[in-house]
Amino acid sequence: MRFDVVTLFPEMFPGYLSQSLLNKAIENGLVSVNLHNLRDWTKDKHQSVDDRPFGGGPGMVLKVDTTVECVEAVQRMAEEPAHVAVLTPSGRKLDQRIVEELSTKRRIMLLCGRYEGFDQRVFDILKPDELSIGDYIINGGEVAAMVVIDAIVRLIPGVLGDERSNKEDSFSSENRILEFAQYTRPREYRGHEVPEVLLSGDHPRIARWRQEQSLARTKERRSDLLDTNDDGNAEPK
Ligand code: JBZ
Repeated sequence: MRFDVVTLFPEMFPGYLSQSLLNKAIENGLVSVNLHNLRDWTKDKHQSVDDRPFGGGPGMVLKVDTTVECVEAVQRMAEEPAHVAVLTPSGRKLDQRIVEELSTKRRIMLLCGRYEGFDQRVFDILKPDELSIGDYIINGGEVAAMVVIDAIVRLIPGVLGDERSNKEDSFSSENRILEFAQYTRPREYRGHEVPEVLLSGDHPRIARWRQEQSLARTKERRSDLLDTNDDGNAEPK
């Protein structure tokens, strides 16, 4: 999978990219992340990427010409046309189903906004996928782009050492309940003991306990993930 990230702050990415799982995927040739500074595609001598909004108001708007020409130039950098996505608070909210859909692409270009965002004509011309990572305010698209890359890369075959872990995680689209609680040594700490069942060696009983615990936690904390079945009992959607 090839990622191209268009940003005014490429220096935000290398620390994240050198994180072990991702770095291994890059070293093994499974993933590449190519960074592009939007400022490199400015035409005027002041290298302005943004300008004041027509109609007035606070902040600055990222210019349509710079952005569109940058995206076109980055598209030409590889044979495979990229699926283009803009990180924006008005995008469709990322969930594991969308991550799975994106993981089937061979090349993805992520545009990171700053300030008041992109000129509307960027959207009208490029018709990009528009993605948000959730309903809270962040300062720009870079951290959101890292979230998108992180979530996709884990789904690429060969990236996780242990292929088992994806399907068992919370929020594969096959498993939409929360994980059970985990414990390791010591058996007792400040009076807090590890549940006896986990020390029993009775694996069918342990599996049942974990399943019940997952469901109980999900009911308590994330009932939005559950459906009520015909008997009135909560079960995964
Ligand atoms: C996002 C203008 O740049 C921004 C600002 C906020 C923001 C994004 C980009 S992406 N919020 C989100 O994913 O919610």
